[in-house]
Amino acid sequence: MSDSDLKPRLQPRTKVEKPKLYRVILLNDDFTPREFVVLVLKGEFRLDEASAEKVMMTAHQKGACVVSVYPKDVAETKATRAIDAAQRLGYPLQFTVEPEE
Ligand code: TYC
Repeated sequence: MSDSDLKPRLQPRTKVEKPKLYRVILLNDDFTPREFVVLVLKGEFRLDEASAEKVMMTAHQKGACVVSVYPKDVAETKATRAIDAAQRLGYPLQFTVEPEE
């Protein structure tokens, strides 16, 4: 048994909460070019080429795909920036943000 097991704690243990994580989800549409979706996934979400292609194709075929998980403010900022970039070019690309269980 070590010394520290016997000493009373002077300060109450501080509870450290794990920050909640949020999923950013890419939604399919019929108009946004595939190459643009890949560009946004690489530029805003820092996915490499292969991952960006995979995520884009999954959304294209299944309707939606999880891009990544982040703390709430980061998830919302990235989703908003990606939507704005698409909107500037007239594309209806959408992302949603939802809490992880
Ligand atoms: N479905 C689009 C097309 O055929 C491409 C696309 C893929 C758009 C994934 C959005 O999340 C998306 N041009």
